[in-house]
Amino acid sequence: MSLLLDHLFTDLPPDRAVDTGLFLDSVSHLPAFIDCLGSKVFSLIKSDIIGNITKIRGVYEKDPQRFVTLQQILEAERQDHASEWPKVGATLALMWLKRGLRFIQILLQSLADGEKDENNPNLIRVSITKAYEGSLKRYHGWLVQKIFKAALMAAPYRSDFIKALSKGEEVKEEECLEKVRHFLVNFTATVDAIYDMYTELNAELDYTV
Ligand code: CIS
Repeated sequence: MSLLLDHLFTDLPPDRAVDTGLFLDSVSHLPAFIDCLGSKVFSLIKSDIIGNITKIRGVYEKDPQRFVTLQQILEAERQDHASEWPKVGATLALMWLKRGLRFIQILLQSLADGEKDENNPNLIRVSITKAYEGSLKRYHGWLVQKIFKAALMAAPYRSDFIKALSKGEEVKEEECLEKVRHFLVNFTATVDAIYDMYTELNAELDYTV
């Protein structure tokens, strides 16, 4: 947890432009948390997210001066790959990455809000299902939805998940959730800004995998 608090997402400027370098630094700390979930089912998800980040970083590092903001990357790729865009390059990678980030955001918000399955308060399936329906489900065909159901069965208990988020520290649940709320402020603002950018640039696609 303290590690993540060292890597909080940064405040957005008034125009809500997302700084590419800062975004990549913050987002690159998230995949490590997936290891804490314990099951091998999650390695598929982790490699997909890492692949997205690597692709965006690859484009950024070709010309950091030109790609100061994420929007500059999308606009450049729209110009350079007119016929394929937006299903190309970092635009496609960020399109999927933002869905995974939305999933994490809804999941953490639901936990922070104390949402629970009354019959099984130590399960987090209610929160995970809410996160899935609010972010990824509509982009998944039946096979991937089945993988989701398998992942749901392998999901950690609430107490273990809280412990994993508090890695290396003995903290009380409420103390951990307070830190999650703190983390969510800039994280949510950043994810919202990326979603709005995709809408404004007409870069969103709704095919299923
Ligand atoms: C509790 C965990 C529950 C897990 C539930 C999992 C649900 C999802 C199950 C589905 C598995 C899907 C596997 C991959 C599917 C891909 O096919 C699909 C499409 O991929 C894209 C590529 O990304 O396809 C494109 C072509 O069409 C491109 O190839 C693209 O790649 S590109 O362009 O880069 O080349 N991908 C997806 O559907 C995305 C799946 C993302 C799932 C995200 C789920 C995240 C789960 C994280 C668990 C939460 C752990 C907590 C983590 C962080 C916590 C942060 C802590 C904050 C606390 C802070 C306190 C200070």
